[in-house]
Amino acid sequence: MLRIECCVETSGERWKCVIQERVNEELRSRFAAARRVAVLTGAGISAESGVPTFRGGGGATIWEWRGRPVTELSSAEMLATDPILVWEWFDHRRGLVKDVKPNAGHEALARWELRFTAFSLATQNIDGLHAAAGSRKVIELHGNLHRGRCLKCAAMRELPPSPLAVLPPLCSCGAPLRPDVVLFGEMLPDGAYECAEKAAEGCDLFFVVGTSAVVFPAALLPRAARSAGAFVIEVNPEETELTPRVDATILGKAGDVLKQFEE
Ligand code: BJW
Ligand code: ZN
Repeated sequence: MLRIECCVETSGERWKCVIQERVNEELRSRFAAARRVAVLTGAGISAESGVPTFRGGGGATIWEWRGRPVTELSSAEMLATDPILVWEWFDHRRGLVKDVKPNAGHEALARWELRFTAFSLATQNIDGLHAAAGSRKVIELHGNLHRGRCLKCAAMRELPPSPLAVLPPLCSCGAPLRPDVVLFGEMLPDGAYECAEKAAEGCDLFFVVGTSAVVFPAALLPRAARSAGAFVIEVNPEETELTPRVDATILGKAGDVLKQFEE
């Protein structure tokens, strides 16, 4: 088992992060003793279901489609200048997730919801796979791929199956819909971040799973949990910007690692 200890000087504090490949007895007993647990997930938790992640190689490469990076395609600027391209991009994404199923990582988190005195699950994902796995309360920080939002009456509408026949799809009031997702440069849904932050600050164990932790404000949540005294565990096959700032990093796939806590 790989076991490296690293220390980081952060505003005078020395933090120690242990990097390992499997869940050991110490982490398992922390899990068993925990009462209040909060989790932040990112694209990596859906990777084993076959959903592409945005960034690879430690954040060095970024997903491109039709020669444009996701940072351009999923931006408020692109929606304002080329809404049809943005709809095509999200319809393509809906096609990619059409037949995918939740994996062992999503399923473990759905079980955890029933296990602790308090449990909070916040996700940056828009694929709906946590709900499909049975999680009942999910804070969707970046919206949902399967919904549109009316630009006139603000109603939320479930979208028909991909591919969409008409772009942009229309609301029953006749006005165009926009994808109900949070693009770069846009605010998160009302209260979503605050709710996740409250859970992060009130938990004793915080898990950060399958995220490169480079997109804000979601990337602040593990930091908020750590500052408030929680023990923070990262689950990711790669080290991230967060690795030196958590208590333990388990270098592995979410589907393999999360269920090891229950053994
Ligand atoms: C596995 C695995 C396996 C692989 N198991 N793991 C502060 C500083 C600097 C900039 C900003 C800041 N505050 C705000 C900003 C601007 C911006 C931002 O963060 N920019 C950064 C890029 C620097 N943020 C925003 O604009 C946010 N809005 C906001 O802050 O509003 C206030 C405001 C308004 C106006 C002006 C200024 C402020 C909104 C952000 C919305 C992001 N939306 C996206 C697109 C959504 C729609 C879509 O899906 O297309 O959300 S971006 C994209 O990245 C998507 C993701 O949710 C998000 C995070 O990605 P994630 O989940 O971490 O995935 P990856 O691919 O990066 O990482 C996957 C990881 O999984 C990797 O580490 C793998 O190793 C791992 N993995 N297999 C476990 N099997
Ligand atoms: Zn409408």
